[in-house]
Amino acid sequence: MSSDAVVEYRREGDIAVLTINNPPVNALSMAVRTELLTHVEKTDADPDIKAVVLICAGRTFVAGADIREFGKKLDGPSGRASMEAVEASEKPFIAALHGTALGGGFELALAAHYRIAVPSARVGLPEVNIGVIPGAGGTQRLPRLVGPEAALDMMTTGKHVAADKALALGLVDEVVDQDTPEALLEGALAFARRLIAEGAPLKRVRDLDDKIRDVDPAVFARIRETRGRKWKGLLAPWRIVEAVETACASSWEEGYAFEDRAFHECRDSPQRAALSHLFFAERQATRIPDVPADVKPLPVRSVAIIGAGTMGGGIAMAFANHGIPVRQVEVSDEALERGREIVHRNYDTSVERGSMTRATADENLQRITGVTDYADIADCDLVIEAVFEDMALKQDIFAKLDAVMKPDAVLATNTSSLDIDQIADATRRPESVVGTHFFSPANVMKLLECVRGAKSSPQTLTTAMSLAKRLDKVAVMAGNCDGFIGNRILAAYGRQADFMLEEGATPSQIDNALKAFGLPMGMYLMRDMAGLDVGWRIRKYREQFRDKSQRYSPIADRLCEMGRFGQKTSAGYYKYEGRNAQPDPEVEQLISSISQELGIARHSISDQEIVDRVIIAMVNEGARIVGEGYAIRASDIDVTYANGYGFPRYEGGPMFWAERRGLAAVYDKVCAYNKEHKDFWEPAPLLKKAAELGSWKAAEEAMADG
Ligand code: T1G
Ligand code: NAD
Repeated sequence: MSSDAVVEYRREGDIAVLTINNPPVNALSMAVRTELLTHVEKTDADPDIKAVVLICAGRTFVAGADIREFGKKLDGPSGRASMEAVEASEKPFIAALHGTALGGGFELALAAHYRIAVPSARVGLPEVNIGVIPGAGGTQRLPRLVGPEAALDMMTTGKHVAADKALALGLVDEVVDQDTPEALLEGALAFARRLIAEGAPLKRVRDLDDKIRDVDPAVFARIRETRGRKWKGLLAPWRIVEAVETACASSWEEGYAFEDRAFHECRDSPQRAALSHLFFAERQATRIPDVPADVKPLPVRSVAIIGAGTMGGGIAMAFANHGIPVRQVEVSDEALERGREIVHRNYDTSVERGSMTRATADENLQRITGVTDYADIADCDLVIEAVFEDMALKQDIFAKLDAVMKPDAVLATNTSSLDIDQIADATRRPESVVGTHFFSPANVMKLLECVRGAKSSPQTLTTAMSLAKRLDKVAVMAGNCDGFIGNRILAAYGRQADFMLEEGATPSQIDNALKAFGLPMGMYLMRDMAGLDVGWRIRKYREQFRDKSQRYSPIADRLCEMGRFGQKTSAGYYKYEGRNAQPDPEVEQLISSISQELGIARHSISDQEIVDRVIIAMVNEGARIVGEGYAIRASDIDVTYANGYGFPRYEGGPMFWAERRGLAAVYDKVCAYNKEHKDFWEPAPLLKKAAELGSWKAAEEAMADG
């Protein structure tokens, strides 16, 4: 085998073993496809070969097509060609699976005649997460093997199925006893020898049809009905349903052809580019340039959480759901009991919704205990403070933690707006202090915004960032500026929305325009849900630092002075009957009177103007944050907004949205707003540079080179 070959061929008696070796995840690159096809033709032509084992070196079986090749014109065989050759072979092909056999990797396995796996293997067709559909026969072979409903569930959720479940579903034919590469190879060879000895038939999945005939069309109507709302704005999940529908209603050839057309339609759609951007951006966000890659995270085997309120409860569940024991600390046993009721209620809701079994919920709940004495948490590896957003209270708690916690414990705060350095200075070990900003509900939201203090050590930072992988979240590193990344941008576009209220828009108009753009919820509905008093307390604290020469909208303060705190008082920007929000003429009257007071002539504002001003405010503030060094790269802004603020993933995030729209055009818009509105529209230097160079990456590199 030549040194740069990615598929190795060797013989074990009359069995050929093809080993794919293309680190890091054996992606089905052009090189792999080409060499694989060559070896299949070779084994087909060799009369001494009676069976073929397909196996991978390294940490996983093929984890999919090479996403980096999307959109590139490459000469050579398609993934389909190599899989058709495997399936058509007259020699039994046994795919031996370990790690994560995903996408094109699992399609290759489905094209094989038999599949065996190690106990820790997982299989899936998660293409929908990057905006495409399985394009190498997956939408046609999977329903033939497990039926349309299980196939639709796997492909529209992108979930990974564990080996034991895969065996039960018939996705794999055998699971070997041990979790080792040796056991897998031995198991595959033994399986092949049995097939040869028994002269077993070739099980071509494409020829199976017992599970796809006479399928009740309601199966497809039901999934469109139940999941359609979640798929708003998306292309791929709808095409997956059509492809499986076609598989059940027509021939292999027609279904296979439909899949190919739909795959290319999705691959060439802007959504795919946006979702692939996020795929790689989320992986890059884990890299902190000034933290060497060999700095290992400290172990986190036990966690303490100070405060068992809204966030404390959610954070406790996030850790407990991932097998990590948690001790909650509260001011009293009553407060602990109150906290436990919050967690209990949340688990009951998960069980009622069917997203967790009662047994699992009870198991997780067992991992959460309560204490009131700090001595009972001294040995924990990590402590996260989630008490009221009050600096003096947090400093008091960190001084106490400094006194009792073991020397190498990591001391984290869930503050959403306070200065991390001020909190750290309340201890004698500021190097162990870091921000771990979770988002509500903390057991659900994907984003973990880690905030570095001036003295946070590389190991403390790495430990905080590594929590995301443990908790199945996405981490981003933010600098210690006001509002960090997420809330600082939220303040910037919230301001523009408030100004547009004064200029002529209404809360429902703005919310509807943002929802139509793809945000899951409008700005004012979101504020009413979080509670207007939370922001009011922060604004009152900040009033002492506010630059009074800059424009300020008093609308939110006036609503709070009227006791309108949102849903909790059945009145905020909207009035509420239960959870049902209604526009309130009293609020529109208040806003008009404020416009008059400020001498602002109200005029009609288009929905497009609303979306542009809000999203471009996000982009300009994002560029300012990167330019000031409080975010490492522009794509981290996208990761933050797509995982923590509901920015539609199919738009890739605000910075990607701007790049696709044309950075020069966005820059011109900012300059126009600056001319018309002045306050807060000074173009960010990084945006100016990016407009000149045509990309954020080029601008970041230029700025780095000074
Ligand atoms: N293509 C190219 N690079 C990939 C890749 C892929 N499919 N998957 C991972 N990588 C890179 C990743 O960028 C990172 O690189 C490194 O591998 C480790 O990844 C026809 C068209 C497999 C579960 O959607 O879900 O097949 O940052 O950090 O957490 O139907 O990666 O180190 O330079 O994520 O252990 C379908 C995508 C493709 C699976 C491993 N497949 N990958 O997770 O490591 S579309 C997927 C994952 C397709 C066909 C269609 C995860 C993983 P770097 P990592 P991990
Ligand atoms: P909350 O009011 O729901 O809970 C705070 C809890 O802290 C209460 O149960 C209180 O009894 C407890 N507490 C107060 N003093 C304490 C002490 N000395 N020792 C132990 N416990 C004490 O507040 P929350 O919404 O969960 O917010 C907590 C923190 O998380 C704040 O810093 C907030 O800014 C931040 N945050 C909140 C959200 C959100 O959406 N609510 C999101 C991200 C971050």
